[in-house]
Amino acid sequence: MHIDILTLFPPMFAGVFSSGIFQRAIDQELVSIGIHNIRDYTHDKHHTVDDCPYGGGAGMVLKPGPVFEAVESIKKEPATPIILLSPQGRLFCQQVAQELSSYSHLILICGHYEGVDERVSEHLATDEISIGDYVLTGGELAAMVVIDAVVRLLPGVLGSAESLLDDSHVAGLLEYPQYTRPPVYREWSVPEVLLSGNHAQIAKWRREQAILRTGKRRPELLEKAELGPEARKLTEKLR
Ligand code: JA5
Repeated sequence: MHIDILTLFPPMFAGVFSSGIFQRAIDQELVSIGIHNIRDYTHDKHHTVDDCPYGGGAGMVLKPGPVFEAVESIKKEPATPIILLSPQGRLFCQQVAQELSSYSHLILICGHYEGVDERVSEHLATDEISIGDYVLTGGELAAMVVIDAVVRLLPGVLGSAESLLDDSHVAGLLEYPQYTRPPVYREWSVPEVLLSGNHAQIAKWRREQAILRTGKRRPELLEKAELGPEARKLTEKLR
């Protein structure tokens, strides 16, 4: 997969892609990243990227010209998603991450200032994504969240040790509790079943724990999860 990022702040992305799993994915050529400074697509002496809002109001708005020209400088297929990160977008979730992971090329546009000229959303972006209902100073951090969630789904990026199927939200449930050594820490013991070596019992316990904690912490997720009859019985007990 190739990912092009349009931003006014390229240095913000420096650390993210040069660490751990990400660096390995880039070295293995499973993913490549292009970072484009929107300011490079201005033509005036002062490299102006923002202007005051028509109709008045506080703050500045990102001009459409440099954003359109930055996208148009990128070679792409007609189907390549052009994604604007914005609080007005559809809400990002594991299902959207899975959907995006099926493309070989993504283009992400990060806004800044008080907003982006609406013509970018209307006539350039093919998708608009929000990572949650809070305000950020720009789309960069949202783009990093989306990229992290998508790249780890690409074949070969995670080692075989890390199973994608056990992740929180993949089965519509939160993940079961995890423990490692020591077996007793400050008088707090690891649940006995995990030390038993009985793999059928362990699998059953984990499934129960996943259901119980999802019901406690995120009841709305449990409503939507596709559960078998034994799991449904367990959720009845929760009430
Ligand atoms: C703010 C000018 O999904 C959360 C987001 C907040 C936010 C995003 S995405 N973009 C911007 C922005 O501010 O461009």
